[in-house]
Amino acid sequence: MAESNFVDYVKIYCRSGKGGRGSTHMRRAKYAPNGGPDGGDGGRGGHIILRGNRNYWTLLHLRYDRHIMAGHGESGSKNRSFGKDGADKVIEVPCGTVVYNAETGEYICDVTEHGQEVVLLKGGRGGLGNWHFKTATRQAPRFAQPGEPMQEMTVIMELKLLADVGLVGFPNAGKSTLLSAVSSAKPKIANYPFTTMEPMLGIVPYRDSKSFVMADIPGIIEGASAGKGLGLRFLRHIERNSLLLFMVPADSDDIRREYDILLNELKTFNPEMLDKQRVLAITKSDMLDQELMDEIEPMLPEGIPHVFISSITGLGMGVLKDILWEELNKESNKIEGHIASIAHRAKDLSHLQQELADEGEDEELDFEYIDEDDDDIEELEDFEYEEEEWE
Ligand SMILES: Nc1nc2c(ncn2[C@@H]2O[C@H](COP(=O)(O)OP(=O)(O)OP(=O)(O)O)[C@@H](O)[C@H]2O)c(=O)[nH]1
Ligand SMILES: [Mg+2]
Repeated sequence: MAESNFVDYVKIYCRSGKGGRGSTHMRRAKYAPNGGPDGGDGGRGGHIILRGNRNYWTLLHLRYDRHIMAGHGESGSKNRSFGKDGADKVIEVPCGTVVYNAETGEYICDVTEHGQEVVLLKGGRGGLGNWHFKTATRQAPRFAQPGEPMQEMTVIMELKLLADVGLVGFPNAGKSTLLSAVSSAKPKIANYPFTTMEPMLGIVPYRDSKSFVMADIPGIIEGASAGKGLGLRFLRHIERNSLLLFMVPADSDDIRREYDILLNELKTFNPEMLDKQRVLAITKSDMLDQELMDEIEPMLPEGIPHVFISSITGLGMGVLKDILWEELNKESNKIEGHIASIAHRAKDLSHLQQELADEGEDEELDFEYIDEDDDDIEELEDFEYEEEEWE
């Protein structure tokens, strides 16, 4: 996948800024030789912030910048001057980005909306200057608070596209042809398996200028959960879809069996996939006549709506859109402004290293930090501050 522009998995190292230390300055002026402590507070270290941006569709831009570091807070100085806060670092991510700790596999956060900001790593608070520590019995404190340390973490960012309807089918089932028929998306279509190598979204216009989003993903085959074909890595892009449209071609030897295989692969990937609403489309139905349809009908799985379609002749397109719209708007499944909720599971540690290797993201990213300015002032080294002394 390395040469592809569709990047949906990256590992990056992030570090917030440390807080600036408080100053230990003593005021000395011509007529006030013992003016007392006037050391100002250190500035806050910069945060690492994630921000959802709908103009990004992949994580490609993060491939070029693997170490993201916020600025450190500056130290306080005389005259009770505050040190400058360190610069925050904002990472723009596409909506639908999920973040995990790359070492523990733990789920960290999820950015789903445009403009949504999440503080991934907090910058350290600045230390208090010495004038805060002046008391009746301690007129000239020659110490101040050190800044809070920085935080660092190597994270995995994974993109899970946000669409309403996900297309599920064997290779060659006609998924991309359907997307091109109902939306203005222009996916590659050809009469061989695995034509589609990366997911694509299309906006499907519906009546009264309503619309919904459809996601075409690469085909799934039996054993995909064990890595066959393109495996199941692309299933993450339909993990959030509230509705799955299963597509089985009319000329399949056994429509029912094909449907069961797809269902089983999905379940192996994530059992929660089976909680989603399902619709079955029998594709390429231009090859059938009414008699054949009547023959197939009783063999179809019970309990889910089905429709015979042909993306080429347009057969069943209106009915299909009606069904999809109706299912999407069911009480349990409201489309308006909603994002299908999924519980983000932590990554399985025993597979994490393999997963990183599969994605080509297993390179070490640790970053040696050399602290240039922790030189002087001994008192700072052993300063023990009490928690309540922080503002
Ligand atoms: N007769 C007929 N052929 C169709 C129809 N829909 C798709 N096809 C053909 O089926 C073949 C596969 O179509 P695609 O849309 O590329 O299939 P896909 O499911 O996206 O396949 P992958 O991307 O490989 O998973 C193409 O040759 C299409 O022209 C249809 O409604 N009727
Ligand atoms: Mg395709």
